[in-house]
Amino acid sequence: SIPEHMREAWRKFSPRGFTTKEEFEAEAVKHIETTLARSLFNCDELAAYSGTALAFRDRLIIDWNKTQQRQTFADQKRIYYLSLEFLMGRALDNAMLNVGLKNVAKEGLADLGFRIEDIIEQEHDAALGNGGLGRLAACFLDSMATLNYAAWGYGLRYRYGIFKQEIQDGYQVEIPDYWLDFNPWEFPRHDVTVDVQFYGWVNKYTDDQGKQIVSWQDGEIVTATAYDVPVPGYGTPTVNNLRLWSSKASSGEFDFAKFNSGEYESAVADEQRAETISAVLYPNDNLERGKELRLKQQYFWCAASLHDIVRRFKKSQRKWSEFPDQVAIQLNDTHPTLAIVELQRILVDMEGLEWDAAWDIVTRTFGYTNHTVLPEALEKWSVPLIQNLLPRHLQLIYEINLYFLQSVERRFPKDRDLLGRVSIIEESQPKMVRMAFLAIVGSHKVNGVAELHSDLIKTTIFKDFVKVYGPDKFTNVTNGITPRRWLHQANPRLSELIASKLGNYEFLKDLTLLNKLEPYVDDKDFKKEWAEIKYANKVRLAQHIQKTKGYSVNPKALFDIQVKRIHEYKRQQLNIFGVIHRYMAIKAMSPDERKKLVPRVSVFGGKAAPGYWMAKTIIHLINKVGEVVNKDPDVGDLLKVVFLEDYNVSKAEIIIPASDISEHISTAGTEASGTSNMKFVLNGGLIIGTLDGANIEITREIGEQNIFLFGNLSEDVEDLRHHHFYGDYQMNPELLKVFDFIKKGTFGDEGAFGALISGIAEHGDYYLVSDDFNSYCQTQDLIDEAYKDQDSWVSKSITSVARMGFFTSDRCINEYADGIWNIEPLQVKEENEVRSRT
Ligand code: GPW
Repeated sequence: SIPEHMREAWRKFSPRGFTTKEEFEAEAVKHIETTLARSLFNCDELAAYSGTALAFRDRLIIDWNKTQQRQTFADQKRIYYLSLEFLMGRALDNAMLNVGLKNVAKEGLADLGFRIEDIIEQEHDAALGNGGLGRLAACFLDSMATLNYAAWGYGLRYRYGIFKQEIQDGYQVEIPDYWLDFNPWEFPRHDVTVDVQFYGWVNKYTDDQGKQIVSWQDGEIVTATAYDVPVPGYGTPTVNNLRLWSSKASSGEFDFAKFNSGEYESAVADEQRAETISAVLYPNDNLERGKELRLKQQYFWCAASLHDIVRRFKKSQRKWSEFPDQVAIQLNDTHPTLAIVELQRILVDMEGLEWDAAWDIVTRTFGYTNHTVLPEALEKWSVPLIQNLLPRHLQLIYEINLYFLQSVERRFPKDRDLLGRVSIIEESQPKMVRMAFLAIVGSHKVNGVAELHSDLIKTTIFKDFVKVYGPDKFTNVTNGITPRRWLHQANPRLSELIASKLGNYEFLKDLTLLNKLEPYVDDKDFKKEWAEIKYANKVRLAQHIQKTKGYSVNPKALFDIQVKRIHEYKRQQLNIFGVIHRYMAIKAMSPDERKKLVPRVSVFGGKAAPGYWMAKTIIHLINKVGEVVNKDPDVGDLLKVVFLEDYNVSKAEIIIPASDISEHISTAGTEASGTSNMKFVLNGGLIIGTLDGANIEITREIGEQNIFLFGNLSEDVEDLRHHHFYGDYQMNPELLKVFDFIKKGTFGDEGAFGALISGIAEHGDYYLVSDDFNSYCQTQDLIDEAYKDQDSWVSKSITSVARMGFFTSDRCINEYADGIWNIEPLQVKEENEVRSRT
């Protein structure tokens, strides 16, 4: 660094960042005219967005630099959150709100001739994730920064995020999402690289001093380059770092011999093969496919991250035994499990530590979060695949397994079966590595993401590990959401109304303060404003529907919304069958009966994994039902069925605040937590749901009278499934009528829906659609009745919001910090009040 006596110039000229409208305008115009080489004569909204984003990006990086310096000097423990997915959405609005300068930007942009809403709209979502798991990681980053934890996210910089969804003839079509054309939010660090090895072979020998040396050699090298994304906290100068790795052929590897001898094409092909590693996000949610490229992604990212972390630790010159006091690594599901093996490899093969000492460091460092009990989502990698790609890691896995099984055998000498059941290696053909088991063995804590889920993993998939380790290794951290994005940003009017009653915006940092709203539950004026805001949000969604779908829906109707990944376990099919049932009922009614009905808009949205044929069939059915129902003159406004294309984070911000009812109707015991349930309730929507995931805890917090529950309980699911196959099983007769209606060709070619129907009617109805159908429809009728009493409906809405404090991701992060990471926040002295709370 620069010697002390020469630092004056630096201090004098180091930028401080804008705070006033004029300063903002100067920054934005400077960027538009120089960085972008545009002028006031050709500045469109995209250029204005770019200039604004660059101005805020500069603003963030000043605090980012200071935060990183502060954290380095403090020399305390850091959290590293390893996730293959970060579903960040847009950054500009969030940055403006978190640094408290949205009003400044709004007025500045108005001076320059733009509306801030139009400018925000220009940004492309950063969609580096599939669904709940990726968005949870993004909420956690927001909370860790807001709470001043020294925390880094580590992920992959995919060139293509989750695909864009279009609907053509009712079918989903996938369009690649190339999002990096212009991304002002990342800083390439061409000086921060890690060489990552694949393939090759393992050479074991004894050196001159008689020491065993293990060397992994002759592999193929791919270089990881860091791209840093600043993560601003709300109302604090802390700006944390999200480090995303991008793959490139290593410069040493680019074959100049080939190149010079005229094999130019093949040299370039090698280069492209390396770049393929970080090219595309796998679009599967709750499903693993065992593809080699996916395993390459996982190792590439784990190795780069671990070497980066170790490099940082080594600068502190501490003893290795202190590593777990400086480093906590959280594994977001099993995708980063190879990080466990890689750290053991670094310590034993590269740093020369004894096995046991190294393994003690490893297990004290890692924590593992499980997000599913669905068998098809539990990762297993074939032994031959790992053997070929990562020969040394396979040896280490076998060794880890050997020591683990030996310890189990010592403790349970008579239980031979137990050894087979807990073995990290499944003795199948081919043999498979069970990644969840490896993650458990290599971590000091394992957590589920909602109470029911954490209980289920202890009694089902990880039961034997509770026997081996005792129950204390397993814990629960119920998921949460950031109120900054999911209330303040998505629903600014509601946030403002709440602030007007509570006196300030402190509730955004301490969400339990929302309970101070309870006294207003019967306040007439407050209720009126509350209802008006909901209505305005519905109008906003209706406009979005008009713009994207080309037809109008009545904002006075009950908005019933189900937006999430399309999956049989989430049961969008139950919802659409219910809609068809309603349609049939309307058709059978007299005009007088119809007048008593509550008009309804059923909104669906969500992507299906490209290879998930049944999920695509469900999308197709929803669209075909919409085509028929929406133009049926018997129905008119009473029922509209809308499939919103390309559901993503920025659309969620429009959709969620507009719901009266949202659907969280997974088969009990299948949805680990769900997080959109929390987002909807926090925005004043009520929910219809099963006793699954976090719905159970939401009910406990807000009260049974404020939620519409239905369906079978998790503890009964197994028996019911058994009964389908071995009992005298009867389908629900109302559902059969729905099936007949479809089979008549009401919604086009009935053959298109054959498998969907027969899966339920003939092949065991694994997700219990028929068992829950009656209870579902009855509960929908209760909802219609309840909606007629708007006064009591609004009271339910307010009460629920007032009691949602528990579900902030700030609470989650504090629980992880206390119970798993053993880390305290870093005190920030110059904690400056947010300047203007906009
Ligand atoms: F299968 N989740 C997800 F566990 O969005 F890995 N994608 C996934 O691939 C998995 C889980 C995985 C979700 C859960 O389905 C949801 O219930 C939970 O709220 C969310 O992860 C965050 O914990």
